[in-house]
Amino acid sequence: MQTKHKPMTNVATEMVENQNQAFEAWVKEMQQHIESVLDKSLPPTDTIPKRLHEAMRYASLDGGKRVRALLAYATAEFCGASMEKADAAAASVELIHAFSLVHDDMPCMDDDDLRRGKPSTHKKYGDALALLVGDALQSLAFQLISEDLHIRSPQKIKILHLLALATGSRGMAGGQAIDIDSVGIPLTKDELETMHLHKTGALIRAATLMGAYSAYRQDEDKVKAADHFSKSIGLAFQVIDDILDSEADTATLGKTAGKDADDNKSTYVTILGLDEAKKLADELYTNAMAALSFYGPEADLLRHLANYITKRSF
Ligand code: GRG
Repeated sequence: MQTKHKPMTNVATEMVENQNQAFEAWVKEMQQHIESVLDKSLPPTDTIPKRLHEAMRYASLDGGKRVRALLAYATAEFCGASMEKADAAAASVELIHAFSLVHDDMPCMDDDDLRRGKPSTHKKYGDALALLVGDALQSLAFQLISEDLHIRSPQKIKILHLLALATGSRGMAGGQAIDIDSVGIPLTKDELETMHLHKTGALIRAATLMGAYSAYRQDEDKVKAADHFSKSIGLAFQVIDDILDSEADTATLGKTAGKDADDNKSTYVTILGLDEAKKLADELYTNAMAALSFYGPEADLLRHLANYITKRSF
């Protein structure tokens, strides 16, 4: 029998597919947008000191998924802020992230020759300049926020505070210190969680909250929901990173695969095994989605991002 109307299940599938396509288009657009914001924010290569500026651009342009910027923009949308209001937050978290990758790859840290599919910054420019690249990217991040003309002063101070806390010893740098101290020492699941909440989670949380504080004023319930969302999704990001590190190849990842386990470091896969690590990622995804359960379409970008982060293959 021929039906005049499409079956409901097909209509529902099409709706989901349309939404997914719209989200993919948004990701592409935002990735191009943040690239151009960063391009304009970084000093040009013909400005002295030329080689430092060239290396800063090498480390932060043309690469990366831009997950932290996407989180800032999606949370800005959730909280009713326009894209341009969130530009400073998005660019500054990407600069801090790029700085951390430059320092992380250096021989005195993780010692990795490959980043984003190309030689790490210290391999191309030498250790001394790479050190300065990280320092200068970090300063530029705070400079961008302080100079921004779209964010009101109270929110600006809050954003600067969030970024400073997430970057320093009680955030990313602290997480890296725990990581260095735990090489060769098997960590418990709780200890691993503490390390990653600092090392990776703090900046992801800051990116999300900075997007919220880019808005003209804040709805405290939405800020709390975004905060709960970011804690789960930040940890999920790291669990997936460990899973990919054990399953994917170097060409796909654009960085050396299997390095953490080879370096005798605890990962979610070495501690829990692959299947339990995947279950944990699913659980964290569910928790992140639950944090948004009171909200409608205004939270859809965050929902899609949670899916993008936990289902990624690179
Ligand atoms: C020295 C003060 C000071 C700070 C540096 C090196 C360091 C402290 C922290 C390291 C933080 C770090 C490198 C965490 C790893 C996080 C991680 C999973 C990175 C990969 O992130 P993706 O997948 O990379 O988002 P792309 O390339 O897509 O941006």
